[in-house]
Amino acid sequence: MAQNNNLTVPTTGSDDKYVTVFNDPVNFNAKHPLHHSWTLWFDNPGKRSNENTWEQSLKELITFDTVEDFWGVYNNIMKACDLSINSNYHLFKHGIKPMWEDPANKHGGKWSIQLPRNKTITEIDNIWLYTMLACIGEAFEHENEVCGVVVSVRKGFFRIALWTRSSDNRDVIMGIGRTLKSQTSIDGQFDFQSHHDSKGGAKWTV
Ligand code: MGP
Repeated sequence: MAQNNNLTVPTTGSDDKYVTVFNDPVNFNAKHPLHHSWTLWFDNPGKRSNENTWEQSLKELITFDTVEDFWGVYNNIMKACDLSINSNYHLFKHGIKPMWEDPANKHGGKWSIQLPRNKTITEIDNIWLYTMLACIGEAFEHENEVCGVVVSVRKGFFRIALWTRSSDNRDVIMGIGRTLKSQTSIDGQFDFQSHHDSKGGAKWTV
C-alpha cells in the first residue's frame, strides 16, 4: 500500500514497476509508457513529385510515447479513409524518417497489401488501426526489425505497408508478414519487396 494525498491506495505490489491510475488517484491521469516513441508523418506529394522533390512534402506531425497519447492523436486526426487521394500517413519509430534513404530503412523492405475501395470504409480504418496497434504494442517476435507502417490513399485502393529494417533473412521477414496478417485479420495476400528492387515482383508472399 502507498500513501498519496491522504488516501491509502493499493499498488501493484512490485514497487511501482507498472504505472496505473493508483499512482495518481486524484487526477486519474496516469499514462502507460510504450516501449518506443513513435512519430506520425503525413505527405501528399501530388502527381508531379519525383524522388528528388518527394521529401519536401513530408510533414512531421507529432511524437508520442504512451498508450494514452496514441489515442489522443488517433482520435483527433482525420481518419485514413477521409484523406485526399495521394495522401500517406507514416507511423515510424522516433528517429527513423519514413524514407528509403534513412539508415534504418536502406537495407530493408516492406510488406504491403492493396485494399480495393469497395471494402467498407470502417474496415479500412480498422485495418490501419490494427496495423498501428500491432506496431506500438510490439506484437512482432523480431520487434527490432520493424521500422514503421504506412497507409496510402490512392485512386482505386488503399495500401497498408510495414517497413522492415532488413530484407534478407527469409524466416525473420516471413514471421513478421504472418504476424501482420493475423493481427490485421486481412483475408488477402501481402507481398514483400526490398526497397532497392521495388520495381521487381514480390520477393515473398504471405
Ligand atoms: P509511393 O507512394 O511509395 O508509390 O511512391 P505509389 O503509390 O505506387 O506511387 P507511384 O507513383 O510510384 O505509382 C511514389 C513516388 O514518391 C516514388 O516514385 C518516388 O518518386 C517518391 N518516393 C516515395 N518514397 C517512399 C520515397 C522515398 O522513401 N524516398 C524518395 N527519395 N522518394 C520517395
